[in-house]
Amino acid sequence: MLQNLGLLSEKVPEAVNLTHPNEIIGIHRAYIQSGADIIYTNTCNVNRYKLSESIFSVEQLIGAGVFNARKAVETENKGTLVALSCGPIGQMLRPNGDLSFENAYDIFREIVISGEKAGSDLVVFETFTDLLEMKAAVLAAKENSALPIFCTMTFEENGRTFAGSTIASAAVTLEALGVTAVGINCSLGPKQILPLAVEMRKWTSLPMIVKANAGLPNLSTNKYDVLPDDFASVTDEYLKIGVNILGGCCGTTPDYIKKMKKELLKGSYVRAIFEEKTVLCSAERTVVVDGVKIIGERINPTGKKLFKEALKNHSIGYILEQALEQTTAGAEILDVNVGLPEIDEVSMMSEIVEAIQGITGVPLQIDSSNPQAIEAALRIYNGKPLVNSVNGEEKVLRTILPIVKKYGAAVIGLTLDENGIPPLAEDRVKIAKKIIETAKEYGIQRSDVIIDCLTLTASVQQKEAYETLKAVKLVKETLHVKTALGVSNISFGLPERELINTAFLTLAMAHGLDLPIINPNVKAMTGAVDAFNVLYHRDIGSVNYIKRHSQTEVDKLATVKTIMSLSEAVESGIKQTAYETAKQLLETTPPSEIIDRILIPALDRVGEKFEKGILFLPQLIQSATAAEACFDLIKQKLSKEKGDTVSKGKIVLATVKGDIHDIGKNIVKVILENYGYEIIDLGKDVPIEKVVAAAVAQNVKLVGLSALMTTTVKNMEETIRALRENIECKIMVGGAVLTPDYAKTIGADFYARDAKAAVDIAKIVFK
Ligand code: B1M
Repeated sequence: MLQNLGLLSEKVPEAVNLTHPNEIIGIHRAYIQSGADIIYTNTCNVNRYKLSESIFSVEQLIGAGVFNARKAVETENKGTLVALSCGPIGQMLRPNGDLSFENAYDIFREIVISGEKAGSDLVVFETFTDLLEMKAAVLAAKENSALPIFCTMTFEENGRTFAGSTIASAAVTLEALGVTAVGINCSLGPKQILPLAVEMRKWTSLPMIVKANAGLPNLSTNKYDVLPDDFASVTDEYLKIGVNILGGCCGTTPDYIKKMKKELLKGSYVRAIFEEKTVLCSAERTVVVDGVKIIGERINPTGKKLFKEALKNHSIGYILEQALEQTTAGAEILDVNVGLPEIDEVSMMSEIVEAIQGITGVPLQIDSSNPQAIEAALRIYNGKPLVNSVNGEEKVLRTILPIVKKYGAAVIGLTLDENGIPPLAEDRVKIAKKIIETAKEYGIQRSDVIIDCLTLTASVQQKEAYETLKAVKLVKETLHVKTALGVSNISFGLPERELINTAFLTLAMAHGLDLPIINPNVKAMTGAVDAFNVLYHRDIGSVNYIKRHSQTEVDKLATVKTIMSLSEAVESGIKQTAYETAKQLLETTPPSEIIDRILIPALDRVGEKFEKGILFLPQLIQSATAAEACFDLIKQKLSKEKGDTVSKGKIVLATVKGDIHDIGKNIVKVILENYGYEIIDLGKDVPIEKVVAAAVAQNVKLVGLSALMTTTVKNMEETIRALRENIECKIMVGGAVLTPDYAKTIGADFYARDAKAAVDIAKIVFK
C-alpha cells in the first residue's frame, strides 16, 4: 500500500507515520471499511536497534503509528481494535549471535511501553523466526504492560522457522508462557500455510491466528501471484480446522480482506477438540510424555569428581560432551544440576543451559534447590522445560510455583514435606495431592505436574522402598498425573548395584513410572526401558528395540564413549573441546593436514546435514564457531613460525557482497601471509565499490575473491567486471561453489581450489 502511494523512504519506512499521517490513516480506514476487526499499526520495524542512526525515537514512531490507527478507528467508528505491531529486532540472540536475552528484552520493553502509553488495545509480535527472541518479547510485554499478547511466527514450507523452531515447540512454549493467541504469518500463501495451521492446532488450546501472504511477488510487475478470490477461497478450510483469527500479510490489499470477510461470514466454524497432554520442548524438539521417557542424570556434580573439577575450572566442553553422550545413549530429556558450594550457581546454571541448548535440541530439566538459579535458567530457556523440583513444604511451593507458572514450565513434585518422607504410600499420595492442588491455584494444569514418590535405599529402608512402588501406582491411578523417579538410590550400599537398579526400574515402570531419571550410558538401564516398551506393547513391532540394539547401533554407542575427536567436536559444535583437541593435534600434525583432512571435511558434513534438514541454523553456527576457534589457533601457530619477512607482494582479499562466509578466505589469508605476501583483507560481504577502491588505492597486482553460495557468485562476477573497468590486475577466485570452468565464465584469471593453490597463483603473478 505504501509502495503504491510512493511512500517508501529507504531508511526508516515507519517515518511516514509522522511525515504522511493522513495517508496512513487512509490506509487503515480502507482496511476497516473492507471488514477488518483488528488493524495493525505501521510499526513492525520500529526498534532501538534499527533506529540507531535515525533522527526519530522509538517512542515517537510508535506513538505516531498508534495515533494514526486510533484516528482511523475513531473516524470509522466500528469498534475496531488497534494492535501494536512489533517484528523481530534484526539481530541474532546468543548463542547464535551477539545480542543478550536481557538486551533483547529491553528493546521490546521500550516498544511495548510506548505502544500501551499511546493507546493500543493489544500487542502483536509478528514474523518472528527465533522462539527465544519471541520469549524475550513476551516477557517484556507480560512484565511491563497489561496488553493482551498475540504471537505469530513465520514458518517455511517444511514446518520449521528459518532458525529451526518447530510449529509444535512454538505453540507449546507460547501457550505455557500465557500469551493470548498464537499463530502463523507471512512467508507463504494461504494454501501452503493450511497444513502448517492444521499442525499448530494439534498443539494448542489457544485462539489461533493465520495471516498468509498473497503468494509471492512478481519482481517485474510488483504484483503478488495469489489473487483476492483465490486467497479468500481457502477461508472456509481455516474455519473448519478451528482457526479463530484470519487476516492477510504481505501483498494483501483491502480487496483481499473484503473477500475473505465475505467468506468468513458465510463459513462454518468448527471448534477444535484439544487433548491435554504433558509436553516438554526445546525450540527444535517436542517430547510428549505418553510412555516411558528417559531423563539423563549425568549433568550433576554429586559424587562425580571429574564433573566437579569441570565446573570449578569452567570446562564447559566437558559438560557438553556429557550432554551429547547421554542423548546418543537414549536420553530424551537432560537433567541439569550445577550446584556446588564453590561456584556461583545462578550464573553457571544459565550459562550451562544456554550452552547445552546451543548444541542439542533435547529438552532440559532445571534441577536446583536455589530459586534464583531456577529463575535465571527458566528466563533464558528456549522452549518449555521441566523444573526439578518442589515438594509439599508450604514455603517451597509458594516460592517455586509462581516462577514455574510465569516462565511456562512443567514441574516435578516430591512427596515429602516439613515432616520428611512419609513411610507409607498413602501419605505420600496425600502430599502429591496437595502439590497438584496448590499448583492449580497458580494456574498450573495437572498435566504439567509430575509426581516423584521418592526412591529410598533398599539396604536401609527395605519396606519404605517397596512403598515407593505402591505410591507410584496409587498416584497414577487416583491422581491421574505423570510420575518420575530417580532410580539409582535404591541400590546404595548393596553389591552389584546394576542388578537392583534394573529390577527396580522395571518394577517401577510396571507400576506406572513415566520418567525414570537414570544414567543412560548404562546399557542395562536403557535396555530395561526398551525391553519394557516391547513387553507392554508400546514399541509396536519392536521397531525401536531393534533399531537401538542391533549390532551397528551398539557399535556406534561404544564409539561415543571414546574421547571426542576433533571432527566430532566440530560437527557437534563444542567449541572448547574442538579447541583443546586441535591444540593437542597441532603438536604432532601439520596445520595443513588438520585443515584439509579434518576441519574442512567436518564442515562439509555439517553443510550436508544442514541441506538435508537434519541440522538447523543454530547448529550450523555452533559448528562454524567451533571450527573458527581451531582456525584461529592454527593462525597463531603459523604466524609464530613465519617470523619477519619482506613482503613478496600485496594482495587484496574479500568475500563478495551478500556473502558472510569467511572461514575459507581467512585460511587463504593466513597461508598467503605465511608465504610472505602482504594481505589487505577487506572482510566479508564487501560491496563492489569497496573492492575496486582498495585495489585502485593500493595499486595491487592481484585481487582474490571468495564466494560460497550460488546466489553470491553473481556478485563475484559483477565485482570482477567492475575491477576490469577500473584497474589492470589479475583476479583469482575461490570457494566451494566454484569450478575452474565457471571461474573462466565469470571472467576470473585464476581459480584456486584451496589455499595452497592460492599461493601457487600468487607465485606466478609476482614471479
Ligand atoms: Co552457510 N552455507 N549459510 N554458513 N555454510 C553453505 C555454503 C551451504 C553450501 C550449506 C548447504 O546448504 N549445504 C549453503 C549454500 C547453498 C548454496 O548456495 N548452494 C549455505 C547457506 C544456505 C547459508 C545461509 C543462507 C543459511 C541461512 O541463513 N539459512 C547463511 C548465509 C548467509 C549469507 O552469507 N548471506 C549461512 C550462514 C553460515 C554460517 C554463518 C552459519 C557459517 C559461516 C561462518 C563463517 O564463515 N564465518 C556457515 C558455514 C560454516 C557453512 C558451511 C557448512 C561450511 C563453509 C566453510 O567454512 N567451509 C557450508 C557448507 C560447505 O561448504 N560444505 C555452508 C570450510 C572452508 C575452509 O572451506 O570456504 O570452501 P571454503 O574454503 C576453501 C576453498 O573453497 C578455498 O580455500 C579454502 C581452504 O581450502 N577458497 C579459496 C575459498 N575462498 C577462496 C578464495 C581464494 C582462494 C581459495 O582466493 C581468493
